[in-house]
Amino acid sequence: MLKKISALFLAGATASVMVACGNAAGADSGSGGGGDDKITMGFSQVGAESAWRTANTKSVQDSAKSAGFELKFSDAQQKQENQIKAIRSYIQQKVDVIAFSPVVESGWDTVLKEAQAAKIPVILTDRAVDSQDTSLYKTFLGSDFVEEGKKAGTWLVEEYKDSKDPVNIVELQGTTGSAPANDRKAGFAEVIKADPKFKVIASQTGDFTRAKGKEVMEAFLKSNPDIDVLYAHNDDMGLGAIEAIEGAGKVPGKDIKIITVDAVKDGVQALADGKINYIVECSPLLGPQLVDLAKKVVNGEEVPARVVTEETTFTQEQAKKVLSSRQY
Ligand code: GYE
Repeated sequence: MLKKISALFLAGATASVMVACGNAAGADSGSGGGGDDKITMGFSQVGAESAWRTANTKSVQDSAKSAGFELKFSDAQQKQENQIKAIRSYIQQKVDVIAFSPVVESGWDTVLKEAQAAKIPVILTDRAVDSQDTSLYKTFLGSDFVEEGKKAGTWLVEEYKDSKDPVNIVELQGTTGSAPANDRKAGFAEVIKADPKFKVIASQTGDFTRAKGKEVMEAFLKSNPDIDVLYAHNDDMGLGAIEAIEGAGKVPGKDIKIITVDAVKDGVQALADGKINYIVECSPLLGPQLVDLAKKVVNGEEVPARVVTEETTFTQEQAKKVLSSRQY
């Protein structure tokens, strides 16, 4: 502790410490002039489980760089305990703002209270927490996952509107307890319950990874001979499942229709190739909005409590058109 304080003291002449002490008027980093203080942001990322996540990390890193932030980045490898450790270390380092994408929804109150006590603002990006006390964070930037699930369900209802036969659905859920897994499941269920012919005959987590998606789909195929539809909570699990379906001698996109979420490049490619039938977009490019919000909260400006990402959906025809311009 003492060491840390003296280290900070030694660095006392630098702009970053001036920032850590609040709005130190007149502090000049000496780099760009204008008296602009450099903002230090701690960012605790979920992991590197999917192409979405890789694009999200790049977006945050690139945006922080162009905004002139000092970014302290850590990868939690899909473990909440690692995220809690990272957040505590950001508190100790007295960063100006903490942003994180919570791997699961529950269990954040203690560490968020520690940040609040240290007067460090917190921004949730991508995923939500279920804390009752919303004063524990300044804003939540990310997609509406319930809406995404509903879009997936709506396509399915339309696709089978002329059929009376039962539609057997298997579902690959995202990481257990994560906001996108909970909400994509709930939104989808809400829409398809309108017609009892839709039956979710198996639903299990594939942890948002390709490997797990393949493994769980193999098990689904073994125990269920009559699968009509796969709903995967992200492209990566869907892509893994495609390998399992082909391995079982079935044709993905035809024998088994596939709906996924994200629209990363490999997903859009599979959609254009006819192996996926529909993708609900979830944008990972949150970096520019995140740095904008971070600047505002550090400067004590008001920000909206919720910032929802704008997104679309893709059919196979649309996928063919956008494929060449898809950046991630
Ligand atoms: O859909 C999935 C990733 O939290 C929205 O996490 C994100 C999800 C995304 O692993 O691919």
